[in-house]
Amino acid sequence: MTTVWQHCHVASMAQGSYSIIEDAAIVTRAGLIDWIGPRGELPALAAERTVDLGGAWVTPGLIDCHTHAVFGGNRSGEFEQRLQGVSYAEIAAQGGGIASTVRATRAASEEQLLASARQRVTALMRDGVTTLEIKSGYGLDLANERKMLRVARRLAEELALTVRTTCLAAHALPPEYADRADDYIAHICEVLLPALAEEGLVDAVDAFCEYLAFSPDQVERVFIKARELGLPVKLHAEQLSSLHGSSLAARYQALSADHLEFMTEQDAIAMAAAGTVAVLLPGAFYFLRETQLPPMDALRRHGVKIALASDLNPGTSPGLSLRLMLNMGCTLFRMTPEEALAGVTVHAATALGLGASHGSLEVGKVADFVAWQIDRPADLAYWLGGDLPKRVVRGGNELPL
Ligand code: DI6
Ligand code: FE
Repeated sequence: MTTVWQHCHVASMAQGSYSIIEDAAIVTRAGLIDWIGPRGELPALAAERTVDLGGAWVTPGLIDCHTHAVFGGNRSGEFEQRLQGVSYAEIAAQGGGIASTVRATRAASEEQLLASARQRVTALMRDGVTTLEIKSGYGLDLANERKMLRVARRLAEELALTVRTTCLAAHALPPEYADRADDYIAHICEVLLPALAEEGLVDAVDAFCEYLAFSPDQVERVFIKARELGLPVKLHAEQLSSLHGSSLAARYQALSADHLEFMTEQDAIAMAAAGTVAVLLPGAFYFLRETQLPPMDALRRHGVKIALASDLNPGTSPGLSLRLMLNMGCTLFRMTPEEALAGVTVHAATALGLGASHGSLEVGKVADFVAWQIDRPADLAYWLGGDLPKRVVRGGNELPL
């Protein structure tokens, strides 16, 4: 069906800027954008349907390129304990932290994980999210990592959503490998990754490179295996300390390096050369009350593409609104609203390897867009959450909201 969408303004986000088209029209056909431009230049065509968008601002569908949306239980009890003065180390010694989410995730059935993740993902979608990355990393053995990734695939089948899965088996050390990190890395490389890749459950491979998780040498072994399996990599790097994981990621042409508060200028140079996207996660920065800011000037000066994501996870970023992350990117990291919007559209698409098909409104790309009843694009980063009136179109079809 050919549809003309008109009576709107467009922020197409092509080339990473607003790229505004006032009084625009968009023609969609077979799920793709067939034509986009000023309404006055609309070519004569046989449209089966014309939709009046009521003066809305149209942006690409939002892309949340870093989430841990599938997990068992939650950690609001630990949050409460910490605010009563119990330290993170004490909580960890009581078996809390990531370990408690691993226990809850292992104990949950696939159906239970699906039900709880569905609620969180639906909340993100209410904000105009049409594409989402979901990581494993709370199963930490073959059966439970598989269970998490299967839930991610099922969410994509069930909801009107594009999902990219990431295997984050190298997130934490499972209890059965206590004090044997190298053995666990070998198990990931020899058993977990090959099996899950073979089953078609893995679109990319991630690891947590940090002094309290895995070393750059251990991460590199996982990257070598990913390369052998033909899978792209990404990395949690420089969140709490500087191990130059982001430079390592760049050496493996990673799609992205994420967090990055402690990265150096040399890391930024390496990422720019490799085209590795910097994914900033202001929700985790906020929730952990961090103070070290990512080096925004170095990232800009060297032309590193910057994405923003929710990092939705039970421990450090229970964030259910991507638009709230736009605001936090601006208030906490001093991004401009235009940079923030590029960070959840065009650069987020690149961070998922979807740059050719998603993330901006251009001819030939998928017709995923949101028509917002707002005064100007900066409104998206301005309001602190809440529900903005909108219409969401995915693959050329309007979704019921
Ligand atoms: N970085 C984080 O902030 C989270 N994982 C990661 O690699 C923490 C996840 C959790 O605490 O459950
Ligand atoms: Fe994360």
